Amino acid sequence: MAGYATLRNPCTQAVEVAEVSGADFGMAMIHATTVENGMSRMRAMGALTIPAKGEAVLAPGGSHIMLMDPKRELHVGDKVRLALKLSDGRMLSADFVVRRE
Ligand SMILES: [Cu+2]
Repeated sequence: MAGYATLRNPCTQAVEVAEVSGADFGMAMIHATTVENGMSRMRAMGALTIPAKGEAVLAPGGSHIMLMDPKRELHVGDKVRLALKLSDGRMLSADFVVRRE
């Protein structure tokens, strides 16, 4: 599964999302999608930067939260809470709704 969202930063300093986790998944990480030789590939991103007064978009075909090893059966409409750890140590959480692609 993959998590998509628009992350907005209203502050005057950029922030970095360093880690993502969630109780419903054994592993979650931020992936970037790149196209090499016509092949779409995913790779882990060290951190996701959200510019000052800007946003970072996680969307199909682009960066996304890769969600692996689900710990429960998830159905369309279920809510999944993910925690975002910023590189300064702050923790944020957000609820994601399960959808069929
Ligand atoms: Cu991925």
